[in-house]
Amino acid sequence: MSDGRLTEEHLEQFSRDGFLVLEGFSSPEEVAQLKARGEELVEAFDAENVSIFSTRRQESTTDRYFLDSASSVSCFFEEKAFDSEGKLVADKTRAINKIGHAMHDLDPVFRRWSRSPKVAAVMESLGFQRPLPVQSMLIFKQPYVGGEVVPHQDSSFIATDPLSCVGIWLALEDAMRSNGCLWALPGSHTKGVHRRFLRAPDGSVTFDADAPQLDDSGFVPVEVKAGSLVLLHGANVHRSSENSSPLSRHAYSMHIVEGAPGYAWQPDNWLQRRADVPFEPLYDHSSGSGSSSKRAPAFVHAAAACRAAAPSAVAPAAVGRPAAAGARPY
Ligand SMILES: O=C(O)CCC(=O)C(=O)O
Repeated sequence: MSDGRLTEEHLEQFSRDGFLVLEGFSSPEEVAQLKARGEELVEAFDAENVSIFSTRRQESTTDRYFLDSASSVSCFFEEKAFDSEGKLVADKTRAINKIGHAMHDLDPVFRRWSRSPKVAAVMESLGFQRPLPVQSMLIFKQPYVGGEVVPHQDSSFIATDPLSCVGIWLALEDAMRSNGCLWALPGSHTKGVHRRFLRAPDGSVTFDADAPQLDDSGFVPVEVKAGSLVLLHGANVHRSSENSSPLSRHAYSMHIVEGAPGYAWQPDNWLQRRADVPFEPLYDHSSGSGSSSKRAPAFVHAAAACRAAAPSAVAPAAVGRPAAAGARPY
């Protein structure tokens, strides 16, 4: 079983491709605990009261629920789970798309895994001085109804200045092409962050530009066994397809930024924590007592990617596009 420390070869691969697979990162027991806890959370969720998820009818309530999920453990449904009246048409165990976004802080079982020495060792290897997990999601790719996740870059949604996001994605079940595994575009992290998902002071969210046209043939499938960890550079473009198979494909994903001095969390990120639920670092070596590697941190974004602190770089005509119904960060 991995202790989380990355080899030179791992780091070279991550720098070259913008993603990396660590097979067998978590034991079958660890995976089983996370899955079981996910099932308990779904079981405890009151699905009788789901009218708030009918996005077309009650957009402001839905948006409030979404924004508040930055500081809570909240359930989100598959779009296909509702009829035209906004009523849930599937059993909740088959209708929930994900739970997020503060599981790594608020849920004891997910917190234990998220803050394990092994996860901290990965972040240390990537060069983080003060890694701040800011977002976590238990992602359910349900049999037959599990939806597509369109191509995106995590740094579009999660920005520091300068950019520093890294995603870690743990397969809780085997993820194959047939049940909607991740697909990643190798090298895409060197080409810049295409757009940002911005939160206005009134709480509305917009993309600041259209999604770029991408050559679909460049994506490679990231097929992994349960327990494997996939690391994703924040500027890597990745996606996943619908799950039209009878097998579910569940995963736990966490997004981490550098919280050392010199890195600023952006006030126009959609994700803003309540004051009583502050971000908590995995460790803090920023005062100088930690490792002093000469290597540039692996999470560094190409200069062209650093749009976080440059509002003037956002073409005025592009600002203010409403997020498409159902568009949610991943
Ligand atoms: O699990 C998926 O299908 C998508 C996950 C993802 O895009 C992410 O964790 O950044």
